[in-house]
Amino acid sequence: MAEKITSQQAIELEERYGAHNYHPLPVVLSKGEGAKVWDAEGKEYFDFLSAYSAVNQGHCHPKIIGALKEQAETLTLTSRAFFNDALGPYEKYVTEFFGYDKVLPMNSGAEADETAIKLCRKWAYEKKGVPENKAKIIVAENNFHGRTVTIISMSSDPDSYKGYGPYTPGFVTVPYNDTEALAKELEDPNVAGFLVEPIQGEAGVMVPDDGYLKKAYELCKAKNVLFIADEVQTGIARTGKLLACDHEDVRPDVLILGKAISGGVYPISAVLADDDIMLTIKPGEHGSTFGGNPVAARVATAALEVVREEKLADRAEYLGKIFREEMKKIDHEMIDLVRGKGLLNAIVIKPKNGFEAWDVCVKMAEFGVLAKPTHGDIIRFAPPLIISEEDLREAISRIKKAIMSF
Ligand code: IF1
Repeated sequence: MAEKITSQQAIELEERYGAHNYHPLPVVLSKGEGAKVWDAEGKEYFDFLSAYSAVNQGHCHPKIIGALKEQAETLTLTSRAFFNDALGPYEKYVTEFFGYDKVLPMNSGAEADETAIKLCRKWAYEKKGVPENKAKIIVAENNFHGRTVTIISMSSDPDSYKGYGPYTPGFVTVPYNDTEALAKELEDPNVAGFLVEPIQGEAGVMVPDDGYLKKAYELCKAKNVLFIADEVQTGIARTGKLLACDHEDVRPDVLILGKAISGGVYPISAVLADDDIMLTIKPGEHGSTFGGNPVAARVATAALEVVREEKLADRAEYLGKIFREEMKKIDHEMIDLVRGKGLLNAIVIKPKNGFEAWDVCVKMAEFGVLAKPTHGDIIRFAPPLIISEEDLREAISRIKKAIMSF
């Protein structure tokens, strides 16, 4: 067992020895189970961030941990230089689960987005006939797709891209939730794909108008452009359907998954597509040391079984409605707006007497609920989808108490 340290010691060690690329809330977590986490002194919290929607199945879900343990003491990594007896069964399971011909297994969400970008470009040159190196990919303003240099080259957020140039060319930005602007850019015959989040998480849970995804998809199909959905954060039942695109019956040409595909147990991501797209990448043209490793294969299979067995999408739909209803009842001038879908929700905080979203989050932590602000004035709420209605209501009462204390 690792040596127990205090919260203060943990913070000091991170300050001294770790890069300062985050500004965490002053909470040091030590244990997690289901919808609850405990800090180093044993204080209990409801986790309303779920590691940015990676822990949809709840912390340390026994079925997923069981799969992890069993494979971890059998065979952890072979690389793709050889076959292994875990990857094929997983690839069958996950492609049937989401309804695609094939999967390209990676590790992080950013790697999956990068893989989707490479696939899209390859397809454009080999199948659409776009001239070499001329492929363009349309992205939405205020997108978040990860932190690699190519991905931040698509970003409109200076915190993401400033100081990291020169940037990867070949991206065009259109306003989110604006099909006219998209239609205009799609006139360019060199456009290969439209990469979009069905709901923009980092931007502050921006839910587009009903019909936006469907219309965008149709516009892309009319111009032989790939519709690429980044469901790293909105997928895996988070928004009340297995995929956020399911709310509009849109089947992306390329589907990007990450985070909760492993239930937060292991870094796993995946890109799914049909053969005419996926087979444009030939042997030796893309890969990753850990991509599709046996542990990932078993863990992701277990994590997806939990989604089905515990009906997590229905839970997210039902509990999300309760959450938004109750949050809208809070009569306080700091609450400007409540928005979201399923159990991916956010409130916009209007500062009061110098107090803002960060202060509300610190107060909520005091009352035993963990969440974190994004872009200064927005608090995102994303509890594990296995949270009980009773615990959800208890957490809501604590959130209310925290807000009413200002
Ligand atoms: C951080 C944000 C959320 C994502 C979407 C791809 C990725 C993410 C839609 C990349 C990752 C994480 C990254 C983490 C915090 C968190 C985040 F605030 F950064 F934007 F969730 F909103 N597509 N999001 O949301 O996946 O490579 O991280 O596995 O970078 O601070 P990753």
